[in-house]
Amino acid sequence: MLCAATFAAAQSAPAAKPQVVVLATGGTIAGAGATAANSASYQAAKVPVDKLISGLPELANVASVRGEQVFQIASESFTNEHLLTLGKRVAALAAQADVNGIVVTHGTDTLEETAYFLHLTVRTDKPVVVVGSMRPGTALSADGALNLLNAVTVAGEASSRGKGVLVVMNDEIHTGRDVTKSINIRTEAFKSPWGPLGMVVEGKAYWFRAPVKRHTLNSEFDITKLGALPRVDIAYGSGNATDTAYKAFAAAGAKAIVHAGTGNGSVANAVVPALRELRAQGVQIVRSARVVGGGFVIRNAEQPDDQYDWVVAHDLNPQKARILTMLSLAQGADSKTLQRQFLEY
Ligand code: DAS
Repeated sequence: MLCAATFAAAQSAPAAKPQVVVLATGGTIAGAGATAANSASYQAAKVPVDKLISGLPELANVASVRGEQVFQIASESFTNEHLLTLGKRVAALAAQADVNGIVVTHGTDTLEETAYFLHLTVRTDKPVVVVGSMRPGTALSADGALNLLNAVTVAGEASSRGKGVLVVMNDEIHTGRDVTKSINIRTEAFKSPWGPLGMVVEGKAYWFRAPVKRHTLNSEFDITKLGALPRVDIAYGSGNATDTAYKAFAAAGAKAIVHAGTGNGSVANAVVPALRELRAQGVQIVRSARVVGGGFVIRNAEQPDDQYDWVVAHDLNPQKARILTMLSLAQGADSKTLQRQFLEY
């Protein structure tokens, strides 16, 4: 039985802060430039996670934060092995009762791929938030500090649970499924074709939408059961197209090729025979498009996918289609299963 004084003290005691772990991988958010005027010319992956955290005392107002340096690389150099190592660490932390949320600091170049990979493979409803920055912390009007504070805020909020892996950039909260880096040198670089899920303003998350596609706890994929990922390559479509790249990728061991087609994932006449031959040899052919932002590739429209046994990536851009295809083929999926997954995830 609490006496009145203890009860009053308990009532007035501040609520325990959420325990958030920051997993650092490098990128511009850990970058450094020569002068404050260097907002686009700098070296990525220089500042260690402990300095990122100690340099932002405001973090202590929103969460109890600790950091781990998983990698220190620019994200254009991420490999499948990096994805597996990071994903397994995220899953292990998410399984710990003393961890309420996880933030991954990451370079912006392949941030969207990592976010989608985690979205599909980490079996947790705890918030996992991926964050980067477009300017190094040494630059005037650097965006990394507020992005990191906002990411930790979202990772610590109960309202973020069950929404899959999130990306926080430029005051916006995006789903890891949809978001893509759309501009190469501006702080509003990250866009979702179907819009952000919400915003973070002065330490609070405001939600306006929630994901409808499968993810995390409702996913068929499980990072803890994943070994090596199969090779899947992307070939970019354009005028004067040839089949050289597709054949070379298959010869190098690709189990699937994602076609970044013009328009509605169109395939040039000069390329169709090679893709049909590769399909006959067991290579999966996935039609994505250069222009999917805000639309989706329609099956049997530009190509007879049923007849050719090809798969359409629906609204996923080529780099996201590669992630889903790798995971699907890692489980031995056939083209029918792969097509279902493109519509469900
Ligand atoms: N090279 C970029 C990367 O690491 C820098 C960045 O924007 O984070 O993705």
